[in-house]
Amino acid sequence: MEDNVVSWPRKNVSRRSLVVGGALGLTSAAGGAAALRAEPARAAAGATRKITIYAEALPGGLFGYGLAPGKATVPGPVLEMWEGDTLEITLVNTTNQRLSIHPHGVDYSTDSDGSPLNDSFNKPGETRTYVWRSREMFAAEGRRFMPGSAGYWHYHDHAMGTDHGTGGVAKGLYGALIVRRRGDILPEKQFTVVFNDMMINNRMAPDTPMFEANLGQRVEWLAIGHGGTFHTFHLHAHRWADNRTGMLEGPADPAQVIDNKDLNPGSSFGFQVLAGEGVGPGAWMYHCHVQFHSDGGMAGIFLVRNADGSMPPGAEEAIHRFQGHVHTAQHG
Ligand SMILES: [Cu+2]
Repeated sequence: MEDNVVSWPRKNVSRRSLVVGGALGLTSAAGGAAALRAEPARAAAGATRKITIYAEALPGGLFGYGLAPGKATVPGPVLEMWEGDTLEITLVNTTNQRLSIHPHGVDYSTDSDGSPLNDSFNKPGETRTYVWRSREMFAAEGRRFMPGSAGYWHYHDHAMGTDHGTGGVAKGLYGALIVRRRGDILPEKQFTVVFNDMMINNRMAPDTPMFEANLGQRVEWLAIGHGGTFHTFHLHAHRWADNRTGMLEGPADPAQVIDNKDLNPGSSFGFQVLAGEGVGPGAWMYHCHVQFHSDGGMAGIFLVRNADGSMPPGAEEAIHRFQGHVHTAQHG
């Protein structure tokens, strides 16, 4: 078994990964540096990180996950793991509702399934621990490899309202989960976009999030679909490769380059772009490309500022236009 584990050359772990890993990897007992201290690639040497998540009721009938009391948000925090690591989550349910946390893409026992089917949920006011494991790819027969856990995944409630967590998901109990492979490039900024029924992050234009970056910053988009409606995610003036990272592996990489992708309930993807690369700064839209969805409020702004952080010409006007236009559309 040990011989089947793929060994990555040490040089694949960039210096930057080592430095930034802890900051991106959330609070952890082990810490980012410790998590990467082990020889890269040995799943058995993966670190276990312990975090506490608080599920809380929010204004407007919403619910959210947060990393500290009173800090719950919609979407919840971006959770990150390095392939091979284990995440041990103590979920504190501060609400009067049954709820849970259920991940996509990683390994877990039925105990940590987060579903009422397996009696895996927090009763009102209850605290419960969920364990998510990840693994690296390993060699299989026929010069093939069994996949590891690396990917842009997500997590959500699976117990509020119904046995599928339909009530919790509708009310904001969801977030992004990233499992990174050793050597992956880390972003400077992260934006989580959740298409949930006819809303983005449970908001509608013009109250949808405005994501901001400076020209040239490496930005990571995390796109997640929820609810009962099919969507397509479109980002103006930027494009990415339709693969695990959004980047091409080389000049001959056959991955299709796209700027629009299906974003259906339960699916997720992510990619990195350099803000404004090749097109310059400005107010760029992101939106669902189902026309009556974008008209209905599933749109927002990706504000790419000048490299020094100042506003580019026309951006203020565009933002006002966006707010006014949507207002007119809603009430006209
Ligand atoms: Cu849509």
